Amino acid sequence: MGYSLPKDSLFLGFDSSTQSLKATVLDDNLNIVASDVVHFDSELSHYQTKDGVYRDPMVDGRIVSPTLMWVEALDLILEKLKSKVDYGKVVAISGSGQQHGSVYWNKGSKAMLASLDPTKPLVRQLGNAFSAKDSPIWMDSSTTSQCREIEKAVGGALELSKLTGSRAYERFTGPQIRKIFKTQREVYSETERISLVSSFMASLLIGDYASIDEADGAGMNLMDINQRIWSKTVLEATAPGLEEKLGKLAPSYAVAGLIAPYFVKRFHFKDNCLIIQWSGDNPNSLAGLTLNTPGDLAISLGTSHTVFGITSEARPGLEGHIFPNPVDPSCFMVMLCYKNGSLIREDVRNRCAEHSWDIFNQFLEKTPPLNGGKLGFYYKDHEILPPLPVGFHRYVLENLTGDSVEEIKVREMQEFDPPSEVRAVIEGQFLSMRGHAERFGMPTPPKRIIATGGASANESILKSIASIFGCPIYTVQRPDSASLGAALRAAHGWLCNNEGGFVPISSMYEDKLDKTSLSAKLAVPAGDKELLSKYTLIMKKRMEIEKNLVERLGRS
Ligand code: ADP
Ligand code: XUL
Repeated sequence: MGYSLPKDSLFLGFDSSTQSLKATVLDDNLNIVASDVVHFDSELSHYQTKDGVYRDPMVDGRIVSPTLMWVEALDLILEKLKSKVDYGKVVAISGSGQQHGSVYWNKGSKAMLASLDPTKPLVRQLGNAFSAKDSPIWMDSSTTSQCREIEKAVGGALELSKLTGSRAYERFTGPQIRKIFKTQREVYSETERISLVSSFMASLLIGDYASIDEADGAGMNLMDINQRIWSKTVLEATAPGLEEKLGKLAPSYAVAGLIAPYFVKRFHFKDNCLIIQWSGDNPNSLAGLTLNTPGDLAISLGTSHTVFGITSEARPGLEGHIFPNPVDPSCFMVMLCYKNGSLIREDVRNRCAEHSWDIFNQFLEKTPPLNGGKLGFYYKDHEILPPLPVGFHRYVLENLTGDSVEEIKVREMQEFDPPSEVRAVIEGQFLSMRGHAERFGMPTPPKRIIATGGASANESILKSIASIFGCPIYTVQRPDSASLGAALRAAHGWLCNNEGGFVPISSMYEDKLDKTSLSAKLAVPAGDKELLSKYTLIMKKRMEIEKNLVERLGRS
């Protein structure tokens, strides 16, 4: 390795995601030595979340999570991990947060954070720290009017995308903040600081407000994507006095601060343990998967589905997102995001496959690829891509024998038999992902796809992805690349701090990647070529049907 990490040291990475808080610990050879998880619904059941969230029955599309639950999850995971990890050896900590979610700190909370009592858990001390007790999260879609207002104020959707890397999206933090400013003025004025989930968790660890890092900051519709500073134009279009409430931006590799005395006294961390800027779960997954070749794509199959890759040039458009690459300031990551990922698959599994992944997989294996033309669109929550409301749409494509889209006939259906429903949800998800990825300019076919997130443990699903995208699928040792990436970034941040400036992350592993827990292994070879051309045809037809659905049912 070009640079070595201190012998016998440990690096701790967290992932504060929708359904759980996870942790991964790496040693100085970048091998995983411990991991753990706190599952919100089952282990913190007193918050009564479903899938880690509250879906507001009174307000269409409003989806939030209790902020204090994330605090208590940190208390709990540190208790769980202490029997496995010698905290005194941890020299740096970083983490991932679900992107876009925001936390509203009350006036006076900075002082509260600075004087935490190590004899009590955090949750018992921060009950009054928040001006809004629930945090809007990435699944929220209740801010369409604020999105349109912000776009209009800056000269249109494309203009906003050129400025910030994305057009306005309901879940992005700027529109969420504007909604709070417009509908809960007292909350907005009582708010001393606004954090993202990532900078919020880092704030707990340093006992002070942590900066927002540039990669996760790009998911707010507020940061100038080229200069990496807050965009005055968009700040003004969002809410008054906002810059002060956001604090400064910091590069992802920077030190957020030293660990707070609270953790030194309560858990026996060393007082020189560095907290490296936390970032978004997708940017950190990009780091954890060591994605550094433009022809590679990553697919994350967690609660959300995302597909992302790297690019040297930012070319923002009306679809998809551009974020800075958290481990390489000279390039960007490009990404598409779907809301109906794991949870809709679980719905179909529960409805059609007796709540069992085994039966779900049997159905997937026994149904033929292309599903006899049966094609489904399943939205249990308002979808991001395409912007369609809750609803299921089923079709059968007929006359698939030729090779032109025009010849295909479409017949609407009310329902499919259970095995076909299982295949339709899987093929639908990945045909849509391929169609949009191609339209967005991502490589086709990719050289390879690295799959991560909860469902990447499912080989039957990976096989379908290999057939639809026509490339081999790789996976890493554990499906949680966001906490692994966070631990890796903790090591990278430690090194950059030690060297007095940015050093390339690859210098930590160089040609020894395969001896670390970071190396990706082939999980499924590329699918059949002939089958691929049929999928290409169906994908084109699907995009056409989708366009019609959006014209008929989508939001303006
Ligand atoms: P997040 O980090 O967004 O909270 P995860 O990456 O932990 O989500 O993924 C959780 C999801 O993984 C669950 O909702 C579940 O549906 C899915 N999952 C776990 N194991 C399997 C499996 N064997 N097959 C399909 N999906 C799975
Ligand atoms: C990304 C997004 C989701 C969340 C999930 O834009 O909204 O992938 O980051 O945690």
